Formats: sequence, structure tokens, C-alpha cells
Amino acid sequence: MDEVYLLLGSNMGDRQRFLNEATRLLQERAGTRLKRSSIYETEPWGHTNKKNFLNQVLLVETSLNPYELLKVIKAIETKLGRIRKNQQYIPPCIDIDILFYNDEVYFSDDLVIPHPRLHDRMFTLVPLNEIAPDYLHPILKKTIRELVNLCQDKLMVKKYLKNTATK
Ligand code: PH2
Ligand code: MG
Ligand code: MG
Repeated sequence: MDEVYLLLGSNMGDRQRFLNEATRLLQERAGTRLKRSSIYETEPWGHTNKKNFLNQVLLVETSLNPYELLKVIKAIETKLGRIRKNQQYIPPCIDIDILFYNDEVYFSDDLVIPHPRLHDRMFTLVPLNEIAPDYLHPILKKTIRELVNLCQDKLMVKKYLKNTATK
């Protein structure tokens, strides 16, 4: 079995529902959820005129390889996007990004692992640090705890809903 860290993000509609639905579908199609961070409300990175995001990191145990996993993720993003299909423009309601796959490195046109910008973004590092502070970034050779301390991102990241059912 392989272990994958995933970032969930939503800033559209019922944001928490999109995170919950994505988690449910990931468990149905990708594997068992081993850990989840709290949900954080985060200031949008890169486009300042948008609504705040909710972000959460999951650790999932999977038997899918990264390319199979990416297919499943795309299908889930599309399925949840379709909830808004009667509106003209369909923006992504949920974004699911692969942060780490074991401690492996992949680099191709459609798949780059570790996620190339995760160390620049507190909206990723803070939830990740909650469930994996000692995980060693396979390229940067620093732990998540160290990356949090080095990160220059000053955008707001605050706990939205405390996770009480950690397992
Ligand atoms: N995702 C982006 C761009 N900006 N900002 C926050 N706070 N959270 C996100 O998940 C996010 C973002 C592109 O995927
Ligand atoms: Mg993203
Ligand atoms: Mg994405």
C-alpha cells in the first residue's frame, strides 16, 4: 500500500460540503483515509479579489499508482463540478492536489510530485504540519515543520472547524 498526502480546496458555494463530498468520494474510489487535518479558512493566494478558501489535508492509503490516482481525482472534481451545471460558467468547486506520494518524485507534463509550490504556501503547509510535521520533503530535504518556519507567505490561515474525530 502507498501513502499519499492530498490538499483539498474550495472557495465556491457550500465550501465545507465540497470538502466533505470529496473526502467521501476519495474513500470510495482511492482508498482509506488515515489522517485528516482540521479545516482552515485561508486568504486566496494569487488572486486577491476572490472569496476565501477552505483548505484541508488528508493522508490516504491507496493501491492506485499516481497516474491512476490523478484520473480518479479528475473524475471526482468533474463530478462535484457538475452540481453547478445549470449555471452558465462552471468554475471548479473543488480542487484536489497531490502533495506527496510516499517519498517519491514524479515529473511529467500532467503530474509533478511533490507539488512544486507547496513550500511557498501557508494554506498548504499549516494543515500539512498538523498531521505530518516530521515528513521529510524528498527534494528540499527539510521537514514540514522546517518549511513552515522558512515560509515567507503572510496570507491569513486560521482554523475554521476543529477536527474532533482524528484517527
Ligand atoms: N488554490 C489555488 C490558488 N490559490 N489560495 C488558497 N488560499 N487556497 C487554495 O487552495 C488555492 C489558493 C489554485 O489551486
Ligand atoms: Mg490547487
Ligand atoms: Mg489542482
